[in-house]
Amino acid sequence: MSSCLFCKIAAGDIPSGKVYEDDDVYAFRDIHPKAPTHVLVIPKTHIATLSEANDAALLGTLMERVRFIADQVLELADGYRVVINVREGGGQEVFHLHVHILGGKKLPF
Ligand code: D5M
Repeated sequence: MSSCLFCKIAAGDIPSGKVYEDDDVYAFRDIHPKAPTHVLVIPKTHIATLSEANDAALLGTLMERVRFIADQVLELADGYRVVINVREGGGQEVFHLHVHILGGKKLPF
């Protein structure tokens, strides 16, 4: 979607701290990190929010890539947290589905 910030990042039209990219997903460092490692993983297909994501294959691919990026690319050997904020009540600020990967320290509950 042309007006979407994360679509522009995935297209390379806005600079980002890219950590991984393939045909399906794009992963980059969060601009306001909440942990020593804080990466966002997005599907390249524009989906506004998890509530509107009804493509099981796409969601399966997204989560498999999240696992791969956290374990193999970021090498978060001690573990990590995966978060999806959903709509305003869930704290979602950018309306392009994204998965937060947080790690690099022992995270509080
Ligand atoms: O999280 C949206 C996240 O997106 C929030 O942690 C900041 C991050 N953000 C916003 N703009 C950028 C850019 N340009 N680069 C990297 N990260 C960015 P939410 O789950 O919607 O609250």
